[in-house]
Amino acid sequence: MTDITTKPKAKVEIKVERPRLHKVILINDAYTPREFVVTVLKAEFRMTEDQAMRVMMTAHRRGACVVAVFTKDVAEAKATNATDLGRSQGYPLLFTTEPEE
Ligand code: TYC
Repeated sequence: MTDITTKPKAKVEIKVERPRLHKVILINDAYTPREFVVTVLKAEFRMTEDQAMRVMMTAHRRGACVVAVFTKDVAEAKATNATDLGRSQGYPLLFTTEPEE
């Protein structure tokens, strides 16, 4: 029987980075009714009345408020859907997205 010696194989280490999350941001405007903003937040972001009211009032007072964070695709889809809900009623309601630091 022949003795075969093999060198240990080099280990290949594959590093997978977590996908960067993206923020959905609610922008204040002077025309969209408060109650409509709350309705959209509840419908698109599964918030309770209380959570939606707080987010809406923060955007109203400070100009903008982070609604939630998602993967890029989900954040963009939700921002577009929520903005379109406002457009469908003739409101300038706007949701934007940006990558998290
Ligand atoms: N500022 C609006 C008003 O007074 C209400 C509002 C709040 C609109 C938050 C947009 O992102 C918003 N009717």
